[in-house]
Amino acid sequence: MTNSITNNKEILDFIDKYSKILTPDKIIWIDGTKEQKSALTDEAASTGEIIKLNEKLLPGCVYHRTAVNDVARVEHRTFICSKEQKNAGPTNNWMDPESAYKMLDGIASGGMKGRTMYVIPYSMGKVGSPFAKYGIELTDSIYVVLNMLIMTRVSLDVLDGIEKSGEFVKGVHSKVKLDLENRYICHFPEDNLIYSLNSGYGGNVLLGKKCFALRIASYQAWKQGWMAEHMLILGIQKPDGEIKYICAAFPSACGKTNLAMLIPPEIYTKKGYKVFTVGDDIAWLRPGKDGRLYAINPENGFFGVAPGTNMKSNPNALISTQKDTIFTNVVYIPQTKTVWWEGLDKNPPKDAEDWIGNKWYGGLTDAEGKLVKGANPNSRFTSPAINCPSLSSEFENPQGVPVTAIIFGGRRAKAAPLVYESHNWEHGVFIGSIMASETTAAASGAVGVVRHDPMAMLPFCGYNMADYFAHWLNIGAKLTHPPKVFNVNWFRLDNSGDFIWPGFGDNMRVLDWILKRCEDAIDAVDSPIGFMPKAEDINLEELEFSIDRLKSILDSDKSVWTEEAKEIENFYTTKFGETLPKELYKQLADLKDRLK
Ligand code: OXD
Ligand code: MN
Repeated sequence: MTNSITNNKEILDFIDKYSKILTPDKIIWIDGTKEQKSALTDEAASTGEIIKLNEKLLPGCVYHRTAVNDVARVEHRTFICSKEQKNAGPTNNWMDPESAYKMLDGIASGGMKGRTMYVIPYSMGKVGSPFAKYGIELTDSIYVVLNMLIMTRVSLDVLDGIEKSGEFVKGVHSKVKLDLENRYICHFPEDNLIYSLNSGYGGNVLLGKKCFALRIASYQAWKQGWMAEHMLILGIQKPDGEIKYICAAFPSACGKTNLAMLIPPEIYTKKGYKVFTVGDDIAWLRPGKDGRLYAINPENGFFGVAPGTNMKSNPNALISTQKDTIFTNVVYIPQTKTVWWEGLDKNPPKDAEDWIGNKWYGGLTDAEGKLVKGANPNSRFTSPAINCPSLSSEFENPQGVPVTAIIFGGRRAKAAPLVYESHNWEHGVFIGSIMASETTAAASGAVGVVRHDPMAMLPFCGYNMADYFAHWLNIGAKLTHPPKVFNVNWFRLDNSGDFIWPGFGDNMRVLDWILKRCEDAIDAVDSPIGFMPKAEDINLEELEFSIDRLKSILDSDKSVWTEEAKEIENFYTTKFGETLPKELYKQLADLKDRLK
């Protein structure tokens, strides 16, 4: 194959190979220009793939519906295809590469017939940054192209980057027939290749995101001595102007976007505190020469969960969606060409269409009298990072930001306290490894079931998780100034099933405690699970929340944790057995001792 855009043989061979399998009618390079984006938007609008929204109220915004059976990541259909099964490990689905390629080539065969194949050269991280990594995604979906133009840095300059670095991640995506039975999201870490078929849902098809920036990147990071994590990055500016950066790992749909864009309570803003957003979903972290850990957000936009986003819960996210945004599977209001979702405001539309396209209005009930939701619980907005009022000035810093604290957190009705601190890095790795959280609508399957989700990476670790834990321990050993590691839980419920902690902006009060601990400014109380705050050290000023209620979520009940320790032991031994780093078994034994 020859091409006027690049002479790079590896790129040309890649396109050639997959165009022979997928047999598109046409091949078009995506160049990142406004003109091309606008032409593709027009084309997708003309076929009904998207609907252009109200230019006055939502300039540059469009609406899209996925297929009804295609609304979330499909973890049971996601595979790590390493040569040896042990390299995928006990937490991943595995297929041997040879049979996987054979099967996928068969499913893909002729999949783009009558369609155009778009070739998207993109960068994760700012082009030219020492952290940046490049990819090329082939896709037959304009929706995917439009999303990738927001979520990644798309430009033909990436081709120079590939030329210089000598490597890129190959991504093959085709909607084929959107057939659930033949839906596969396969990763070949040893070949730098992702093959995604029969889906059109973001998490399965925007290959720069989960597939590359987490699964493939975590494997590369393991080999190359850095880390790819499911973490937000935020900066807290203190009244003296100093900014401290925190990374936090939470499972999908557990509030990473909200925390990353937090607006502190007035009591803090009055004093001069500010929060800046560097990233809301993925962090790439590297040890710096100074022995600290540095983080970048490899993405260029937000693929956030819409329901629940409003001017109170997350004004920065809502403002980010007001222009140049793609809304997927929310409510569509034809009269005004605007959108709505549950939790946006208290005025649901009276005459609208739900995410499937059925007539819908607020208050609609089903045959059993239950309220029918208009937006899918995993409906999304895809918004450019530059739209975010709290975007950090360091967002584009090619060197990344130095990390002061790492936070792990899950959605736990009981057990996990509001916040606690690890004794040291190794104990912090233990705390990350024992994370458990209730499942959410971000992945298909049951919602609300507690499952172990170490470091929030269970669905995203591209290699053996036992090796991943060892890698965390090794990175810590290289850091002379490692971040302190904490655990938080905003989701404790009272006996009536209501959240105890107010959450959202008030989480600043917990971040404040965390920063003070990092600065050695206050003491804490040692407990079997780690250092706990003294209740009076969490600032409750101007908050209607009694210290007794606070104490009720700053507990580490011995009997609950003794059960938890049994559960952890069961998880460790049945999943990992002998392969788990011995340091983690030692941490577990120490926890059990402290609970005696
Ligand atoms: C996401 C997810 O979309 O974690 O970020 O599913
Ligand atoms: Mn995520």
